[in-house]
Amino acid sequence: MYFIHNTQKLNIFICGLFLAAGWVGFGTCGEGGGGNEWKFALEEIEGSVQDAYAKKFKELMEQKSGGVVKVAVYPYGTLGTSDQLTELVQNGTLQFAMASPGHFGKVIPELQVFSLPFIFSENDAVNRKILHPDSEYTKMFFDAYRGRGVHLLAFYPEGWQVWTTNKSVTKPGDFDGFKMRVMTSPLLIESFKSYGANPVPLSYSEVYSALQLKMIDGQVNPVFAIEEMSFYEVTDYMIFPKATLFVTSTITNQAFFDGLPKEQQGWLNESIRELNDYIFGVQERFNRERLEKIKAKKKGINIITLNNEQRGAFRKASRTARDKFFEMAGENGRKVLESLDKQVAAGGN
Ligand code: 6CS
Repeated sequence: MYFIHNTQKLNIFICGLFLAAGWVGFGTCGEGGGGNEWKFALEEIEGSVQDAYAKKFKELMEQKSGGVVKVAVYPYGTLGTSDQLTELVQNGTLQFAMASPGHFGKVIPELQVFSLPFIFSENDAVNRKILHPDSEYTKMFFDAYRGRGVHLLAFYPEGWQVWTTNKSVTKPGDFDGFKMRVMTSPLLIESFKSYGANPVPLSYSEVYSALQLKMIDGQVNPVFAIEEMSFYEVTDYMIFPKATLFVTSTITNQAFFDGLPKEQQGWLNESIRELNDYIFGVQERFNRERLEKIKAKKKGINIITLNNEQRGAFRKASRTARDKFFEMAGENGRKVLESLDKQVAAGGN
């Protein structure tokens, strides 16, 4: 079971204070100070996909720089919630973080395109091409990130999202009156409203206890996260709708990035490109292996894969969420959604 204890909350607060003061060598807040220590904060715990990404990033950067650059990784539970981490990168206290559109979409409305259901291809190879760090599609978001003081290094998928629920949900009507936990960006609320649910935005660390206390009836995340956060312990169904891909973004403070010596910027860009294939393999493996782990640990779990007809009913219901997206994300939103539709139809070309 995973949740943030009060002692961890205190640690988050103390670490936040020390980071804000620019002192990273304090106790459990990091791995020691130093001029070229880059701090990288995660929205996920140790053993997660983001943790594998950051650890590989650390390995690549330290190796390429011959130890000139050191990277300290801060897993979820050491510094703060997703929203707090992105603020720390925006104000330059942290150099790097993961910023998932499901939360960061509050700051960049057009980023919520990734929270719309049924927008990606069912073919992962197509989505990978679209989301590649050098793709024209990724570049469409550069200015929006820059406008918030951060540089977008990469998007990458962490797997298809699965609903874990306390009852069977196979058609939109099954969501009537259903309290579904979602990440905190407003479009996610509209997406689940379009299915008839009552969405409840919560931060990641609050989900387990909210399920346990029956304050919510279900939540949505990739399989690896459901396993490592133990959400399966407090829900009875795992429903695979293949509706939304979990996409995250790797960000760095813009002024920090612009001010890096050319050589260091080069190592950083190289590392990000090498990570692209690596992390795709990791998320595939983690999601596959952890489903087996869940099945072994909870024998009675009900696993339902929606068929195309069932998915079609959810797709149809979700049209109103697209309209909400256009309202929220304006002209830039229209551009990124139309471009994604076109590229998916063209197979990522
Ligand atoms: O549900 C969430 O809030 C989180 N889920 C994952 C898989 N990663 C980060 C995010 O904050």
